[in-house]
Amino acid sequence: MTAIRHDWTREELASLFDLPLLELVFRAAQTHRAHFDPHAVQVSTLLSIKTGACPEDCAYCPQSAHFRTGLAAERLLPLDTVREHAARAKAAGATRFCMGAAWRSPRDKDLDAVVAMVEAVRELGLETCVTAGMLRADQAQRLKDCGLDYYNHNLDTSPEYYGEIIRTRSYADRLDTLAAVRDAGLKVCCGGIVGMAEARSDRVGLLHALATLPRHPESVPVNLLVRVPGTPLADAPALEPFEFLRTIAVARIAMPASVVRLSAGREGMSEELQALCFLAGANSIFYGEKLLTTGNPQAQADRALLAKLGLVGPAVAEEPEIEPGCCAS
Ligand code: SAM
Ligand code: DTB
Ligand code: SF4
Repeated sequence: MTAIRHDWTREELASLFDLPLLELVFRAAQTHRAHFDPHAVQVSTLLSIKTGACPEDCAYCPQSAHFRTGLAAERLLPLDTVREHAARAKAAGATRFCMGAAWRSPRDKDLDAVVAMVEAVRELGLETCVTAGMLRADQAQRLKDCGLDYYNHNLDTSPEYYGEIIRTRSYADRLDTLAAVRDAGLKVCCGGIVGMAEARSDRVGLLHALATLPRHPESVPVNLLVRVPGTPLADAPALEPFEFLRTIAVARIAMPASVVRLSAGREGMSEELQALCFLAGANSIFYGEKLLTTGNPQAQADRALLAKLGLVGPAVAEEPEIEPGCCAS
């Protein structure tokens, strides 16, 4: 086992990024093997339980009310609809169901509804994750008490670049929510987005912020920006695929015991790049044809990819006639 360190310097992480690519991937693969079964890939399915009309101005996000993306806003989904989506995700082999809401922070009555959803999804035997914006300590505790496993709240980018991307909430606000989630005893899912025209030093800064948290997040989603027309980042230059791979590898080395998830942006990735990312320590994916509002590879294609690579992903209870995420809501 390699030691779990919380004292990484930016210089150390920048030096890892600078390694010859295959040396970096090799070291990341060694770290991966020391902490995990390298053949296992965890699969989570997402559902947007409340879509669009969000008051925040996150420059990457199709759900912000600040931009015209053509997305139809939807109220909070009924409990039965959420249960139905979760049951399909389970039948398709997902082990975790992640519910996302386009809120700045939930009102207490919103939280009542989310609590009922968490309870219903848990009853199906799935792990649960919620991402619903900023939380106060008592709200995080309420979610812990109802049995929620993970809360997702991302740092998104480096502290320096953050102000270019989001102006309606601060980096400190995000750290406060993460502390409340941790203090409540919930598992933390926290990562960010690359490909937002940031510099490599910002990718270093994001991973440094994550790897120097008092405890590493149990789950680290690394999103590649999905460039949505109408958002300020619609025309951001594409990130070089090997730079994405480097980001995954450095995340694996810096946070050896965390699950690193290939998150948004897989639809545009080659199978070869994804295979290299799994070699470099990625060990989770979002599974099912939809993320929150944008596309994700077909579940069948992901099962085929994992099988081709000899990786163990979703255990399909029964071959689902309909893929998760496509039932009427
Ligand atoms: N509204 C809540 C919040 O932001 O705290 C939760 C939902 S929000 C959509 C969850 C995460 O999705 C964001 O923090 C961001 O990292 C990611 N995300 C949103 N839009 C994205 C995009 N176009 N490409 C990649 N990741 C994106
Ligand atoms: C995360 O880091 N990525 C997921 C999940 N956490 C909630 C969301 C990705 C959203 C991509 C854009 C969309 O589909 O709206
Ligand atoms: Fe709202 Fe979350 Fe999108 Fe930001 S990322 S605009 S908070 S839904």
